[in-house]
Amino acid sequence: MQHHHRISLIGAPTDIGAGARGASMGPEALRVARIAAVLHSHGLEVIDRGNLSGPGNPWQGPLHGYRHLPEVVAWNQRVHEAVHAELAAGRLPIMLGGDHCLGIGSISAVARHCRETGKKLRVLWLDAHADFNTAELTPSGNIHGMPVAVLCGHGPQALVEIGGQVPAIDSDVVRQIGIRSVDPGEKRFVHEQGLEVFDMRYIDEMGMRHTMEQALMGLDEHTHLHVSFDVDFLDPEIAPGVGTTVPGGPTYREAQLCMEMIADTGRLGSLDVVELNPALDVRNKTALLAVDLIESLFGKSTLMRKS
Ligand code: B3U
Ligand code: MN
Ligand code: MN
Repeated sequence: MQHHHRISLIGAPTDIGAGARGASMGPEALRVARIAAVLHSHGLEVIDRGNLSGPGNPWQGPLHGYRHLPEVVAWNQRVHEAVHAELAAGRLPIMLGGDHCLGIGSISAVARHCRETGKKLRVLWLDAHADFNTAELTPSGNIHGMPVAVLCGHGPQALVEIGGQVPAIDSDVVRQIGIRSVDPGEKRFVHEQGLEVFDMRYIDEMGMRHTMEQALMGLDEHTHLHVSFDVDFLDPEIAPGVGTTVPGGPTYREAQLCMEMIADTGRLGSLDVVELNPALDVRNKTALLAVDLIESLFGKSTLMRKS
């Protein structure tokens, strides 16, 4: 079991940074899939803080390379404050997205908390995409393709400054896992910035076990581990309910192992669950799968393990 027994769910119902509408329904789909009860059944205290509110989606085209920048800023400020407040109260926030642009608010809050408490940050970015675009590189202007770049200090001032320190994080705290769709300019930028990426080819060749051993290497009792779980990380055969499916993702077994190995570290301190799109799902199966995997992330295992 985890050291952290007190969990807070924070809903952020918006698709403001996405290229498809519908991720705004993600928090409710996860509640319908009984996320709170399932975590509670493992002995965790769970408080559902309900949903944050923010601007609606005006569904406009890009302006200077960004779609909906003022609205993205507003949502992320609210996510930042909410996530930071839970951490400051000694709780483990689970941010229920919402699209992945919300990782800016969430992870900048985690980074701020780490600065305040002297903890070392490690971010695991589980995703089909690198989310490392900038206004110059993006093919779409969708800010859900940019959060990692923004957190590392590359992006519009209003977003890079949300955590009070620029950059919010150093690129060397990030480990990306499951990546299989990167835009041409984005790819160059990933290499230039030296991001540590375990792409699907790496996972195919080396296996999920070795991949996770590498991604989790160097954690110690002072580490705060943040997991940013973009549901499109998963193979679309098992997880169709996302806006941007990319074939060739981790299987059910690989995803379970990934989550179990994170749980085994005992260092999980915060979580984002993003990009779930119930409008594209089939009988809520992607939400149910996400909850199943989150159970493993919080220490459910098939047999009792020595702790
Ligand atoms: N890289 C593309 C597509 C994308 C990124 N993240 C998601 N889709 N979910 C872009 O628009 O930046
Ligand atoms: Mn993403
Ligand atoms: Mn993605």
